[in-house]
Amino acid sequence: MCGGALREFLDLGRQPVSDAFRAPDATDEEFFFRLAVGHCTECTMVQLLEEVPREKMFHADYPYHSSGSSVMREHFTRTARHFLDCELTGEDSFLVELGCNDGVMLRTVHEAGVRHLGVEPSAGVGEVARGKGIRVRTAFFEESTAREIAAEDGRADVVYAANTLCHIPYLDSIFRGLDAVLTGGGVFVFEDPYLGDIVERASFDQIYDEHFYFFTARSVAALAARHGFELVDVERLTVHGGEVRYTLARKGARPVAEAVGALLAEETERGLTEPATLDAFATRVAAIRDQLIALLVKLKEEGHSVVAYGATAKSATVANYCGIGPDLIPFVTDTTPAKQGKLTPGSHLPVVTPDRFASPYPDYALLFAWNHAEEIMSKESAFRASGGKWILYVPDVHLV
Ligand code: DWN
Ligand code: SAH
Repeated sequence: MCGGALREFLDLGRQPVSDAFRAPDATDEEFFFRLAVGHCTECTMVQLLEEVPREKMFHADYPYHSSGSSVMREHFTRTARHFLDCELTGEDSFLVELGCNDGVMLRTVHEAGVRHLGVEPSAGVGEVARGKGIRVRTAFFEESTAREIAAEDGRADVVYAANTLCHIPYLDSIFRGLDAVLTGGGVFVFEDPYLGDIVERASFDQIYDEHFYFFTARSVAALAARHGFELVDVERLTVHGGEVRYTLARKGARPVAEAVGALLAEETERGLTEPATLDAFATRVAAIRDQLIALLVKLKEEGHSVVAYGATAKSATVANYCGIGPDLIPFVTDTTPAKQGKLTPGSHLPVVTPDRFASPYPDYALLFAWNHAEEIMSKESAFRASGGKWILYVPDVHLV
């Protein structure tokens, strides 16, 4: 980001494209890359060391549908209402969302009759949003897209991106685009997995091809400053295993909230991006891999049945780093039609429909979708009632 030197601290090995679910009869060669993470010795940004071409990840068949979780639907409804109440109060307010996916957030903005545009390169999910009446442009957001939007629709009061900015390596182009498309007093609000939570919980599965950056208040403040913007607010979020919502405005345009200084101070006190902290994180990750594999092998030797729950993008990292294949886990259940009947990337676990989970219940279920644990455990309460146990690996390997 700043041109500083990167120091590698974690190597998660050869990994596939995390959302490239394969037809069982596919014969084409699978794409792999080296999933390694480093931190910038100048601006502290934590990022992947190899970049997967964006068209290999985000295309017409991108399988992730954001509306698959009721907790996330509620989260984004609340988010939209916040924008409607606090930012989009003018006569002709305009909001642009990057990575609107199936319209989980924009739906509420559209229903309120407020001008909006979703920018979504993955045409399939974008089409689902269009089906809800939402305006979607099938494109990667970057400087040229932003200039076109500004010319056609005018400038936006809010640009919002959830779990999307961290997917975009080319941030210089993004910020030139933001400069072109935001009004003078407008805000850029984005939320992504927080490095502070990833390190605290050792949630190493947040690291996969799509997640290129792992932000902190400090690295975001440095990023903003390089482009004439300023970090004016931060908010910790509990969704997706711990995120931060960052609000950026043009330098001097808005007062800086106290929360910014507080989070910056907390990060410094923790030594969050110090080499020793990141090296200790890498050591914990290797220990989790060893413990998880030991547990799965032991359960298999004891004759227990073990399946997996939630074919997340995150689980590509876990399965491929730990070497979990169909010999240890016969299948993973998932509610996403586009994933069912396919094999997970690299590890080739068959993805099956959720009804398979209960017929009959297994002895153990490896919860790949651990970030939705509350929602899933309450929906699947009959599993534990039948004597079943969940296997979790965040923040350590344990049974629930
Ligand atoms: O950042 C990203 C996040 C927002 O979404 C993207 N890069 C890709 C994707 O990551 P993920 O696949 O790790 O996200 P989730 O939300 O943890 O995926 C949950 C998976 O579990 C989905 O495939 C749906 C499935 N699921 C299920 O089978 N039953 C989810 C719930 C809530 C359920 O009850
Ligand atoms: N905002 C949704 C979707 C997150 S998944 C949510 O929080 O659930 C990440 C999304 O970013 C995908 O839908 C992907 O197609 C999109 N994306 C990737 N690169 C992008 C870019 N340059 N501009 C806009 N969207 C992008």
